Amino acid sequence: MTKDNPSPKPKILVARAIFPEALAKLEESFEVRSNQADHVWTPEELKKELASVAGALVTGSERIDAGALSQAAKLKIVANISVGYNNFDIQAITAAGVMATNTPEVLTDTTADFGFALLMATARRVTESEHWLRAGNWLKWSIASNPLGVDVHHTTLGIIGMGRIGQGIAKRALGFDMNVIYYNRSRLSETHEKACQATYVSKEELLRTADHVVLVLPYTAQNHHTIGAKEIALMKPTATLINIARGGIVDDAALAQALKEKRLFAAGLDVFEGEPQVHPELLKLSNVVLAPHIASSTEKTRRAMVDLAIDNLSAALAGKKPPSLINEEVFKG
Ligand code: 8YV
Repeated sequence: MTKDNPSPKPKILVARAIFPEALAKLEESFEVRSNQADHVWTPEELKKELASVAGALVTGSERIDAGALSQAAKLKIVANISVGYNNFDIQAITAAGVMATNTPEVLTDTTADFGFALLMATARRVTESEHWLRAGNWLKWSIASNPLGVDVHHTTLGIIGMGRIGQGIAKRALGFDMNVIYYNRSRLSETHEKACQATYVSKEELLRTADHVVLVLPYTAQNHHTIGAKEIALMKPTATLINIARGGIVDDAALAQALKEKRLFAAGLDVFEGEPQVHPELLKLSNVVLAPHIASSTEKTRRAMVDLAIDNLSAALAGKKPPSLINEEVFKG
C-alpha cells in the first residue's frame, strides 16, 4: 500500500435498505453495494450478489444456504440483522468457511414489550373494538353489547420458549400478578426461574392450564407446527394464543379453524407461515389481532440491530472475532 495507491476497500453487500447514517458509516471502510430500493432478491439474484463480496448484511428475508453461497468464494461473513437465524443453513455456511452472526440482546426488551402488548390487545379485543367503533357501531355505552374481553391480571400465563425474550415477558407478567408457567427444551437454572418466578411444566400441562399462551421459541425443523390442531384441542376455549416467534411454529390453517369455531377465545399473531402472505381464513376473522412482524420495531432497537450487525461484519473483516458469532468453529483468530 502507498499513499497514491491505497489498498482497495473490501467489497460488501447490504442486502436490504438500512438507515442512511448506517450506510454512510459502512462506506467509510468498505466499497458498498447496497439495495436501498429494498427489493427482495430471488435466490438466483442473491447468489449473484454474494459472488463478489467479502461480507454481507442480510435479514430474515434472505435465505443463506449452499445454493446462495455456491459462487461466494471471497465471502467471510454473513451478518443477520435479526436475532432469529432460521434463514441460515448453519451447516452449509460453516462448511463454506463463512462466519455467521445475529443480533441478540439489543432487541430483548423491545420484543418482550411487544409480546405483552399483543397479549393485552388480544385479550381485551383492542383492534376489534376499534374496527367496531370506526364502523359506526358505537351508538351508546352499554354493559354487555360492546366487545367483552378476558382478563390478563391474576391469570395463568404459559410461555413456550424461555430464552431471553421469554424471560422478559415473564418478568413483565409479575406486574400483572400472573401465575407464570413455562415449557422449554431445557429447564432454566434455579436462579433464572426465581428471577422470573416461573414454574417449569410439560408442554401438555401448559396447554391445558394456561389462560394465555405466548410462543417465543426459535424456528427449527423440530419446532415446525409446535402448535397444531392436536395442541389447540388441549387449550381452554377461553384461552388466547400469541405468536411472536416465527411463522411455521403454528399451523395457521388449524388455528384459523379453531378461532372460527370459537374453540379458542382469540389469537395475536406477529408472524405467519409464508409471510408476508397471511392465511386468507385468518384475514376473515375478528378474534385475531394481526401485526406485520413488528415485535422489534422501534427506531432505537432497529438502529441498535443494524449497528450490531455492522460491528459483527467490521470485526470479521478486520480479522477479529465478531461479538455475536454463531459458528465459532469458523473463526481463525
Ligand atoms: C427481525 C426478528 O426484524 O430478530 C428477529 O428474530 O424476528 C425481527 O426482529 C426480522 O427477523 C427481520 O430480519
